[in-house]
Amino acid sequence: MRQIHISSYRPAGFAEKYQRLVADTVIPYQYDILRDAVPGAEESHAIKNFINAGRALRGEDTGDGFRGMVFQDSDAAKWLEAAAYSLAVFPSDELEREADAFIDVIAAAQDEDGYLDTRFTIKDREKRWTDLLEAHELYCMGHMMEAAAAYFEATGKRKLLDVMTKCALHIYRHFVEEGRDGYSGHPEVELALVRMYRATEERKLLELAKHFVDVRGREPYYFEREARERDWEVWGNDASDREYQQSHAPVREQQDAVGHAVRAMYLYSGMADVAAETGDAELSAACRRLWESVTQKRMYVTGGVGSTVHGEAFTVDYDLPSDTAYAETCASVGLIFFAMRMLEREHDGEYADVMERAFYNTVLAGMSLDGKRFFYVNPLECVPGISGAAATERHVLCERPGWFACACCPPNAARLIASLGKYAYGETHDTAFCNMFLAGEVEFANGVSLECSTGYPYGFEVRYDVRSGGRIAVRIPGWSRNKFTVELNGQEYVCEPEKGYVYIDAEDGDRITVTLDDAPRYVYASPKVPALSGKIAVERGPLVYCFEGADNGGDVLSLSLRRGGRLRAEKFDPNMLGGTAVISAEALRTADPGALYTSEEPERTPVTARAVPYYTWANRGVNQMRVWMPAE
Ligand code: FUB
Ligand code: ZN
Repeated sequence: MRQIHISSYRPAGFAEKYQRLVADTVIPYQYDILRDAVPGAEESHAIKNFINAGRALRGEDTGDGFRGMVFQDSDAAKWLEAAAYSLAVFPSDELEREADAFIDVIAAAQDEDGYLDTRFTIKDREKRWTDLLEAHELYCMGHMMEAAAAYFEATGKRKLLDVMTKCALHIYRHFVEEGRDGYSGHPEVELALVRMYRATEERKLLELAKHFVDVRGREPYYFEREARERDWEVWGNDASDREYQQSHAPVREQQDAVGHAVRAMYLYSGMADVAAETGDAELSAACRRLWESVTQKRMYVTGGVGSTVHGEAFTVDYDLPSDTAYAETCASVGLIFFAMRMLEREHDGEYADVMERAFYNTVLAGMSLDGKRFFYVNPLECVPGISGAAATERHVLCERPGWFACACCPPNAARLIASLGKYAYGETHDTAFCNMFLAGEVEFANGVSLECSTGYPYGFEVRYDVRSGGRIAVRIPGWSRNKFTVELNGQEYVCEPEKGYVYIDAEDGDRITVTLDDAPRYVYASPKVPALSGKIAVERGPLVYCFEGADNGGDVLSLSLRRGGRLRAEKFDPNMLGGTAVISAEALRTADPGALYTSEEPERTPVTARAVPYYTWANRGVNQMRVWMPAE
């Protein structure tokens, strides 16, 4: 039986800290960005685009028209979706008023026939639906559908849901009833339509999602024909690069994760949704195959995916360079979406392990500790002077900018953090699943309710006080499989995890205590990854650690770790980097021989190297950073 999302989660601990940061800082900051009220930040114009589209529809002067990326609408949609999740956790009249007012503006920007995309409403109305390869109409509408469903679920208000249902039915008419060819160059609408179907029970929306999944990659090839038939383009992307938008084969036949990483993650998530709703075993098998390709051969240890800047894309198996990594924040958000859907399909802790890997490392690293600066690219090594400067590393920044002209990542991180509860807790009709260890109070729709208390990801004892009993499944992470204990009311509870979960029939008032392995550990990469030969990394719990100049005399490049050397987790320091625990490691420092090459054996001195969680890096100015260290 499919896991569904929990009915309510009230955060505490680490999750509360982050969700409050999103509510108090990130959402207001991003709203100001969207309405161009942050001096010095890249212009967004996203809200003005909606206002101007409304003017265009009323035949008024459209002022400064449309500005920004062709997918600028999606930044605003993701912000609204984050606001919806945040309202569900921390009700706020002010935020709800702002969101309602913005929804009025969005509704006024919808064309009579249901079409909603400000770029084509303000200008080039006749070009609608003629550049599915690049123009992102279905992508933007998909994001607004997700926002609509989330806002309806959070507030019970239907206005945006009705707007986006009308929009989805417009798309249905165009592509299904009127039989127009095509599908989105950037997947997103597929998963959004399933979400809308679940919120509205309108079956046409599921049919449309299935249609887009089914027609993708079929012959005759759509995008080349479309390119021949139109006399305009957005950027001039190569329509014959079939892998870039995952249309090189019908999705059921696709073998490897290829092309643009965010597109891939959203597509696979949509495929998994359609498979779940239709019981399509072939589609489900394709999802599993693609999952294995991503996670067993093409994923960074930080849960980053898409290793090259060229096309923001996957390359080939085991090509995971640290210094030129792309690992877009959005791609890891998408990987979490995909992982969640795989977990819904099959209760296997493997999926939640990846969810945590991507969340605690790449997604959190995508945002500064103060919630005001963001990484788009998430390298595993940063060397000021080379990173950002060398032609091969122009995309690798050593500090987070405040915003981007292409601002897909910041609101994506915000919506993920604000909705973390639905990834952490899931349920079937008879089981409450605790997938991640998020402190807080949870009420499941199946009647179970509990309170989770833990200092995770820095504390490794997780307590569940069961208020209303039932069958509870608690994940035992892969990294703790060899060392964990479970107690029920203080007594050892002897159990073997089944596919990464222990199942406990709990009564009202029971206390379940799970203690996980708190030891820091080394991580070794497959010898098939050439970039990682002879290197090791350090992890503790779900956190990948990195070595920064700030903790290591400014120089990380001359450090190597002693293979098998002792790792020591220092005490949690609430004043360091927003609250963290440093790990110290036995290391050697190699003296600089003063020449580019030398035949003299350089001098080495034993030292203690200090590592901090990867998600905290680059919060202390420009700085060297390494995740994978030479080992000897
Ligand atoms: O194309 C829309 C978004 O912009 C993608 O998902 C990101 O990778 C960025 O290219
Ligand atoms: Zn992005």
